[in-house]
Amino acid sequence: TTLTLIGAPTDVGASVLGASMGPDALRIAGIARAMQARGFDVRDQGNLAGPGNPQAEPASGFRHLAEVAAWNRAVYEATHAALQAGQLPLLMGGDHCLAIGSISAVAQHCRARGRRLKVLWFDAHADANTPESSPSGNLHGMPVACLLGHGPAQLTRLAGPEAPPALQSGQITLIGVRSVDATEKRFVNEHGIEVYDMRTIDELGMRAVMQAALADVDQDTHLHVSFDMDCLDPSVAPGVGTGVRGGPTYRETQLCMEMLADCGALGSADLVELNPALDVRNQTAELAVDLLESLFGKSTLMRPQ
Ligand code: DIR
Ligand code: MN
Ligand code: MN
Ligand code: MN
Repeated sequence: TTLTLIGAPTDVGASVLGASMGPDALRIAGIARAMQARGFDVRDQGNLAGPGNPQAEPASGFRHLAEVAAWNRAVYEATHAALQAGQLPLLMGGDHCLAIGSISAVAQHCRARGRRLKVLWFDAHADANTPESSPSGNLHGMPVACLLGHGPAQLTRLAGPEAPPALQSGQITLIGVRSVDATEKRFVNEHGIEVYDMRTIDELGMRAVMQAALADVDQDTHLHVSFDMDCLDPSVAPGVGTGVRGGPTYRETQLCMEMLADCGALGSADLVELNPALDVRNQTAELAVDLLESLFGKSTLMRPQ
């Protein structure tokens, strides 16, 4: 398989600057060589182009809507082209707003082929704000709502003016959540989105949570993993803009990645919110590469399946 690395150096969806340096930090941490070692034919497409960060204040509920839309059109096109060419796209962020473009493209690709799509969203946050509920106007806090069809048309209709929402609420599962805004909570609840928050992980353990999250994933499912680095505890992943204490440990997260590899359904992924400006000697980028190695099948020993 050809693994296509697509850099989306954007921080226009966040208020903390620096995630735009994420793709290069991942390259410096050796992402291409690590993926080659996993047996992929790796093609690094370089970085997509898009508008700079105007550092503007939110306007009618959004910060940088035009810039976020421009970046997502580029992400949509690049992701869709990679999938159509039979490649496995790995989006290197950039802030999490870029998952609107990548997942809209994956959804369109799956729709055209009659394939089932399931998204696992690893994050400290629910990312399910709407402009009405968002306390910040930051679009990296809204991608889940946009993908379910709630948001501005520029972001909910990337696949075309007639396209249905990218996802139905039953197609997405959130894992690792521990920071949800008051009105965002209502959205998650009213849409019946499956969420394994930190309390559930504490009570059931990561293994049971991942078994439940993957219960409806089979060989005919296209699995998309959208991985926000702030999912991890900030003690292991300091290089993020909006860290929240009380996240999964290194080992718990490795277990997630290994169980995802075992399920054999991975078709595309985002690695987002890595912020090298806040990192310590690139350790969070190196951690991301460790996790991606496991996601793509690296294991300590041969294991009976
Ligand atoms: C907050 C923070 N819920 C917001 N969201 C973040 O601004 O909507 N998402 N940091 O990753
Ligand atoms: Mn996020
Ligand atoms: Mn987050
Ligand atoms: Mn709805």
